[in-house]
Amino acid sequence: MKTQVAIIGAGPAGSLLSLILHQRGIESIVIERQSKSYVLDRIRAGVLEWTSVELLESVGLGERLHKEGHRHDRVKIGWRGSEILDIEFQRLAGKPMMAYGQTKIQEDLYAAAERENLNIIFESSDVEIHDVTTDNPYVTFTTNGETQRVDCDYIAGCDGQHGVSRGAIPFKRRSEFERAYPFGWLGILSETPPLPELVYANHKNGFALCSERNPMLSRYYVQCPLEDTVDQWSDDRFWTELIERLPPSIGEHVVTGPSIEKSIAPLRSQVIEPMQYGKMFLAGDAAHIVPPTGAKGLNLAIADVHYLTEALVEHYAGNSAKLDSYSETALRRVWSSVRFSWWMTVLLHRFPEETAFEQRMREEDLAYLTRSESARKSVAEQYVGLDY
Ligand code: RFL
Ligand code: PHB
Repeated sequence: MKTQVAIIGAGPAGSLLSLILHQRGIESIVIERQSKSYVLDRIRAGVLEWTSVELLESVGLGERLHKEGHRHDRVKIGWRGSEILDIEFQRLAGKPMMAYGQTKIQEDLYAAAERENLNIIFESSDVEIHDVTTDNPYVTFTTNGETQRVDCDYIAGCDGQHGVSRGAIPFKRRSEFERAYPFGWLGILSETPPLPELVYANHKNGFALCSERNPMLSRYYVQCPLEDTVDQWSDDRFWTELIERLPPSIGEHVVTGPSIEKSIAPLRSQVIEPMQYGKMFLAGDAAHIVPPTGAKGLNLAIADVHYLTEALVEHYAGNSAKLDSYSETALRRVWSSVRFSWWMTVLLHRFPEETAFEQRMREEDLAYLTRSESARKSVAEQYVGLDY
C-alpha cells in the first residue's frame, strides 16, 4: 500500500488526525492494534477544554457534542473537611469546559471515518517502523495472518503510552522526563444522576473527584494505594470512602447505586523529547502522559493533532517551516499542561511518606486560593487551557 501519512494508532489522536488530513486533501492509512469495539469500550477522559470543543466543531463533530455535552463554568474543591473553594473559570478566564466522554468522541470519530471512507485497519499486530531517516519510510504489520507494508512520506506515531513509535527514536536521540506517583485512581461509573458541578477534594484519606458522563451516568474517582485491586473495593466501600472525602454539604447530595464499571489507573507524568525523528512525528499519549488531575491528556492529544495537521497542510503547499518546528511548538503547550497537572496532583493528593508539614503547606495554598482572586484566576487560566 502507499499513502502520504501512515498513522499508527486509532485512538482519539490517530483517528482525528486522519479525519482532518482527509478534509484538507491529504491521504492517510491508520493502523490500529485493537478491534474497533475494544477501543470504543475504553472508559477514559471526560472533560474538554473549549479550544478542543471548537476544533471538534470545526471538523463537523459539533452537533452531538453540543446536544449531549454539559457545559461547566466552575469547579469546586473541597478541603480541610468542610471548606469549599470555588474556581469560577468562566468568569475569571472567560471560557467554560465541556463534560463529554472520550467514548462519545471516539464514536463520533469512527462514524465520521465511515462517512468519509477513511482507511482504518483494525486488529493489526507486529507494527514496525522502518527507514524513518530516509525519504522512503514505511510501516509493516500483520493483519488476517498476512504481512502488509505501507510506503509513505511521513509516519505519525499516535499509539499511546504503550505503543511502538516512541521506541523508533534511538535512545541516544531522545530524552525522557518522568515522575511516577505513589498512588492510583479507582474510578467507577454508575447509572445515577451526577452532581451538578465537577468537584475535586483533598481529604486526610486522600483525593476524590466527582464527574459525569450524562444526566443518568456518574463518574467518580478516589485515590487508592497502587497495590489495591478492584476486588478489595466493594461498591459499599467505594461510596463510603467517596462521601467521607467530600465536604458534608456536597457529600449529602451524592446519589449512590450499583457500579457498572470499576478500574484502577496508576498516575504518571512523562514527556519524550523531541516529538519528531526523521520522517516520524509523535502525537498524544505516545509523546506525553499526564496524571488525569488537570483533565489535560486528551486535550493535549487534540492540540498536537491541530499543530501537526496545520504543519502538514502547509508543507504539502510548499512551506515546511511549521513542520520543522512541530516538536518545539507542541512541546511548549505540553510542558505547560504537564506542570499544571503535576501541581494539581500534588495539591490534591496525600503522599504515603509525607508529614504534617506537607499537608499544612497544601492547606496554605488552598487558603491563599480562597483569599486571593488573582491566585484563583491563575488556576482558572491554566485549567481552561491556552489558545492554540
Ligand atoms: P490512546 O487513546 O491511548 O490511543 C492510542 C491507540 O494506539 C493503539 N496502539 C497501537 N496500534 C498499533 N500498533 C501498536 N503497537 C499500538 N500500540 C497502541 C491503542 O490500541 C490505542 O487505540 O492515545 P491518544 O489517541 O493519544 O489519546 C490520549 C487520551 O486517550 C488520554 O490522554 C486521555 O484519556 C487522558 N485522560 C483525560 N484527558 C483529558 O483531556 N481530560 C480528562 O478528563 C481525562 N481523564 C484520562 C482521564 C485518562 C484516564 N486513564 C484511564 C489513563 C481519566 C482517566 C482515568
Ligand atoms: C472524568 O470525568 O473522567 C474526569 C474529569 C476531570 C478530571 C479527570 C477525569 O480531572
